[in-house]
Amino acid sequence: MRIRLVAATAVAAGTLTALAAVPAQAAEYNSALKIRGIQYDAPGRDSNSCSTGNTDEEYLTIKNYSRSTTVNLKGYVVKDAAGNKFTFTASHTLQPGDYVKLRGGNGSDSDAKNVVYRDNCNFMWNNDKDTIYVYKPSGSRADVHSYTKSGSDADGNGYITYHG
Ligand SMILES: [Ca+2]
Ligand SMILES: [Ca+2]
Repeated sequence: MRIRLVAATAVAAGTLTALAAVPAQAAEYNSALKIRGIQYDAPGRDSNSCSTGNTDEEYLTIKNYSRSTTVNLKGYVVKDAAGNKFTFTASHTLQPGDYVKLRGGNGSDSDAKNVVYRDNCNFMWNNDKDTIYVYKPSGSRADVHSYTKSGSDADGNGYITYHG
């Protein structure tokens, strides 16, 4: 019995340490749309050339976790820690369970292919650390997550899963 108590205390202490290291991840908002994950570091060597670069391999995936509510992305806003901002200006419907990949670079936005391009060839998400903010059209916060390459990406593949 005494051994079990010690183990439970150790687990609790570890949880508290993790929350303290990344306080933004503790926040949960009343929102159907949340961040499924992010490829914050595009595979290969970063190049922001619009013609030959790999900015389109850097993407943020936003998913509709509601079981019943369909959400239009129009008016939703994504920001990073530095204040760089992207607004979904066109209608793009997310049914329950549906998702969209917000990719860098230029391309054809497609509801069927679950993709929207930022139409900007510069990288948005820092490779060392950053914070991802998602806002509803009303301006209230839908989701936020902070990451560091060393602390959030154990396998080092440039991708981090949040709500899965
Ligand atoms: Ca990046
Ligand atoms: Ca990873």
